[in-house]
Order: sequence, then structure tokens, then C-alpha cells
Amino acid sequence: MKHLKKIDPQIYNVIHNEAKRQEENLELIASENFTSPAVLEAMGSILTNKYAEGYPHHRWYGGCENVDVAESLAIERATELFKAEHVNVQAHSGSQANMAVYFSCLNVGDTIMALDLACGGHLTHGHPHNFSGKFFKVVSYGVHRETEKLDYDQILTLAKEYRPRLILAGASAYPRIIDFKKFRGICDSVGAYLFVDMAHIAGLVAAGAHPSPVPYAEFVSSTTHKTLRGPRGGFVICKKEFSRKLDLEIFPGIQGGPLMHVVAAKAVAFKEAMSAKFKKDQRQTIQNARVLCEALKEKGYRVISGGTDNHLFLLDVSEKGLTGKEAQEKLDKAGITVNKNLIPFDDKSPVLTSGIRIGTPAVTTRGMKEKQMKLIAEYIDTVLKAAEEKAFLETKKKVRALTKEFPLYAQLKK
Ligand code: DSN
Repeated sequence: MKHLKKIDPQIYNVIHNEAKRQEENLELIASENFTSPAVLEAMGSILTNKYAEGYPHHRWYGGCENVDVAESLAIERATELFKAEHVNVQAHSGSQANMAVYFSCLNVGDTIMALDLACGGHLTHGHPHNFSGKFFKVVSYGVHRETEKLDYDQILTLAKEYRPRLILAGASAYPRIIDFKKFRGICDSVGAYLFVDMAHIAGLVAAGAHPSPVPYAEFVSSTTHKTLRGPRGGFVICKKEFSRKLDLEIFPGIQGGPLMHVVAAKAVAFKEAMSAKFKKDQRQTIQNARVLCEALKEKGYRVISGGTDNHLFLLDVSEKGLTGKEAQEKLDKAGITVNKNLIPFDDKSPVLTSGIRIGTPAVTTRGMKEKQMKLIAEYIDTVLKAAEEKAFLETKKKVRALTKEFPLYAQLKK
């Protein structure tokens, strides 16, 4: 980055320091991952210079012959990967993907049903401060008080009572398989659309490691940067009958020019997600989550719902006398990055929380396996129990040694 270093040393330093942090720390934020060098190259390319409002071969600008190829490839690959009827790859983010879905099939004031934030839902699933909570009447469903798993009977009862126009399945912090067929049945019994936000599990779905929502839902939204391991961005899948409406809602409905460097990087990520290596990594991600979760359970931690079927799990740290915020801060001191998270029926505020969310996509991309998960469980336990700086620093040294064994972007340094 010699030009950046010369022109803007402050921003150069930000990138340099962040690269060091990513290299040296253990990244356990469930929604984060490390893209491939190929994705980085496409994303950091001159395609950022091009305006391309519209869709391939129907643009409002001249000179789109090259970016048309990139977007067509992204669409073809995502269509094949997820066995979709129609894909739009232009959403700048998961939030915009969700907004486009709502606007494609709802009117302002319609009723939607979605998972409560404290039980694992997302802000765009009807939070009062989010557009979704302002534009629509929101009925939240939760998880069962004892099992902490989705309670399909409760969802059906609520659906019959409130007759929502759309039911959203999908979560940011739910560790179990979601039964999309059951959701379809519930939607059919009340005449609602099924909308699945698969952002967290998209990589698992692409690899066949989690059942796909695509056969069941009218709309499926996702991001590309979580388990899917692509650039930061969004995309939407829908049934053919909604394709024109969806495309119009993305552009010109809620966005202007697509980010063609990101669209090209999405195409690269979809290609990579078709590989045998990607599929193997997704299965290892789940296996790593299970091993790390079990190791922490053995150390006496309460795990929400008793375990995990996917890439993440939630620890209730309140039983250890900590808030989620305190646990996150302690782990940060040892170079272990997680996020505080509400847990079902949490009595603490979203700022404090009773839990932390732990995910294995990023450490798995680095090549870590079961053996390293057991070590990480040791480190987490030591840090959460410790009160003195010395213990954090000792664990930090162990974290540094472990991450050094699994270098990031070794290809870029050759
Ligand atoms: N904010 C993301 C997460 O961390 O799960 C969801 O979009």
C-alpha cells in the first residue's frame, strides 16, 4: 500500500493496525470471517469507479459492458449455488436486502411476525427504532422458556391470532437448526408470505450443512460476508413471480448505483463457495462450534438451549457473576474477540446483557480444528475467572502463539 502510506499515513496506519489485530487475535464474533485474497482483489479494484444504475444490459449509463459480465456471473453463480429461481445481487447490505423484501410484498402498516431481538432476532426484524418497526406492525415470537428453542406451536398460535401478512424466519443469534418446512406450513395456514433471513447461515446452506430455506420461502435475504466468506454486502433470492417487483424495489426503490467492485467480489465468493474445500470448511465450522461449546459446558458454563447445531452458541455468563459487557471486555484484554449478547428472557439491558455470543467461522477459515477449540475453551475459562491483569496478559501470550501457527493471508505476503 505504498501510495496510501504516502498520501494518507493516518488511514494507512488504521489499516496496518487492524491487519495486526486480525492477525494476532482470536476472532470469535459469529458474524465475521476472513475473505480470500481473490475476493479482496476484486473488492479493492477499479470497478469502484463505474456507475451502473439498472441491471445487466439495461443500464442508465454507457460503458457498462464489463461490469455487466461481472453482475451476470454473480447472478448465475448465486442462482446455481442456492438453486434459486431469481437472485438480485445489488443490495449494499443485509439491512437493505431486508428492506427491499418488505417493500416488495407489503404495504406500510401491514403486520409482520419475526423473532424477538432478545431471542436472537435482528434489528431489521421489527425493532422499534429500525425502519421495520416504524413501517410495520410487529408481532414478536420467542423461544420456549425451558428448551430455549423455537416454539413452533407458539408461532402457529400467534399467527392465527394476529394473521400477519409476512412471517420472518431467521436470526442473528440462534444456535439451532431452523425448520423452514414448519414455517411454510404455518404461513400457509394463515395465508402469509414466508421470508427467511439466512445471513448467518448462508455459507452452511450453500455447503448443504444446514437445510436450505430456498424451496420453501417466497423471499430469502442474506449477507455475503458471514459464513459465506465473501465481501461485505447483501443479496436477495425470490420466487420468479416476485422477480420484477424485487428488482424494482432494490433499484430505483431504495438504492441508486450498485457497488460494482463489491458485486464482482460477490461473484468470486459464490464461485469459491462451490468448491469442495468450502464445503469441508463449513462442516468443520459446525464441528468446531460443537467442540468449543461442549468444552465450555464441561467447565460449568450454561449454554443457551444446551448446545449448538450451527456455527455459533451463546453462553450465559450471569451465573459466573458477570454481565456480557464485562465478559467481552475481559476477553478483549486477552486478545479474544466476542460480542455481548442478550439471551432469551434476559433481565439485563442490551447495553449490559447476560450473555456472550461465540462463533467459529473465522477461526475455522484460519485452519483451526478440534484441538485448537479445546485450547480456546481453556483460554476463555481462565480469562472469565481471572481478576488480575497478569492472567489476561499470560493468556494473551498464548493467544498470540496460537494465532501465529495459523497465519492470515500468508499468500499476500509471499
Ligand atoms: N450485526 C450482525 C451480527 O453480528 O449478527 C447481523 O447483521
